[in-house]
Amino acid sequence: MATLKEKLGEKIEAHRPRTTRLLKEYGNVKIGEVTVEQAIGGMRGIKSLVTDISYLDPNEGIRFRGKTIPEVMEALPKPAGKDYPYVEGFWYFLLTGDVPNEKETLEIVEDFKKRRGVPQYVIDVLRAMPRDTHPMTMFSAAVLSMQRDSKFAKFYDEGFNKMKAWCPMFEDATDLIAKLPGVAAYIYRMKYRGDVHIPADDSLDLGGNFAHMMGLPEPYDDVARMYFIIHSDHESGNVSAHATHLVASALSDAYYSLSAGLNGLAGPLHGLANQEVLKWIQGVMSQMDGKLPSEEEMKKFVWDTLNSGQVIPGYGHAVLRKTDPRYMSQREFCLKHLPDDPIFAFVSRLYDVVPDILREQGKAKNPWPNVDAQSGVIQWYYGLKEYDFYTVLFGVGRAIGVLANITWDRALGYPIERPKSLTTEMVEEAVGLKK
Ligand code: HAX
Repeated sequence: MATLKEKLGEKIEAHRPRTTRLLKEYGNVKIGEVTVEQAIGGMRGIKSLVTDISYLDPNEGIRFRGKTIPEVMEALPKPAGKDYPYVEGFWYFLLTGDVPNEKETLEIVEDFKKRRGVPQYVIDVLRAMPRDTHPMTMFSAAVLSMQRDSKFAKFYDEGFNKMKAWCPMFEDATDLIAKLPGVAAYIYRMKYRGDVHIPADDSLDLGGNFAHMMGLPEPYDDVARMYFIIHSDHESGNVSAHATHLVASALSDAYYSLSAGLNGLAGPLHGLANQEVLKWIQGVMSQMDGKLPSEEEMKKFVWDTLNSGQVIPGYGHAVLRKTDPRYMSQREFCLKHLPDDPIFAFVSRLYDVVPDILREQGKAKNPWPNVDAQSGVIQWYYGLKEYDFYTVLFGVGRAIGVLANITWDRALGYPIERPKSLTTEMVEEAVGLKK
């Protein structure tokens, strides 16, 4: 049976001619055009990235390697008695597009166990930071500090070979994914659990061991598996994926690249929105003395936020034009496991009122909830109440998708990224405002 690396090598060999042919024979064919609004307005909708790892349809939502979230959860092997698949098998699936069997999955589980130790110098870096440092800053710094161990950087120093460059990239990516849960759990326990740490349990898979190291009981292991999988990838144009891809395009290794992506994820318009949602709900709860607001009362809180010039966190999306399927899969989880939870009731009431209000306000192109509107509720319910940690969880998941992408970037020899900028005067000339 071929290892994941061998299988990936075969896939890469088969795929390369497709990219080469497109470039050589069809390089001049147009696949889109750029408007002034796109150039000034954050490049929305410009078709300028190619990835096969995931695709985001505005109305249908995300598909990983062609499969919807429910199809992925159904297809991949799961640990005995669990509802959600091994994250390790999902890594295999994202890289190759093939659903691994049980044996292939368990091989990755064992490989990750060998790689998952967090070096002492990373612990030292984390401990040197003031304890009130945001956990995303700590997480990103920890990733960056591990750059000294990059196999890709060593490969480059020892004589770079473009055709083989994906191999050390794959090794770095695998090392990182295996280590990130341990790094995240260390930050969590250091900051919020009295600096008391729980060693890894060698009998457990990535999701199970993460729950164990966090000190959170079952079914948090399944929550972790679900959470990491649904947050992994959202095609290449979102800030964290694009930042990772951009930095990697300079032949920077996976550590430099992922750290950059995580810094983007830490923005309130991107991954930090999950923390903002819980903060917002807690604010309303304290004003209501814990009572669930009526629809009318909730509408007032939402309008107050909008009228003060803030966005409603967890709503809207740059690409999606319907309720995010990642929101729906978490909502289904809540309906099954925590239907009577008071925060879930808040989130559901928001779902009842916010879309109509955003439509009435008339600014947001998408009035529907995104992934972040729902994710904090589940974490809170299972005892993870420190909401400034939520984006770190997102980061562990997002790493899986962006690292699969940059492994393929290297495999297909994607060049350094370098779009062209214009001056305002040039745009004015282009539209006929100036001669
Ligand atoms: N509340 C209030 N106003 C909103 C809004 C919301 N949730 N979403 C969009 N708008 C506003 C925008 O601020 C913008 O206003 P201005 O014209 O005054 O600048 C206008 O509607 C048009 O924006 P858009 O084209 O609909 O949305 P963008 O593509 O520019 O931005 C965002 C997409 C996700 C950043 C935006 O919807 C937003 O700020 N949402 C709240 C924050 C959030 O939930 N972020 C997480 C998104 C999912 C994600 O990446 N997770 O990591």
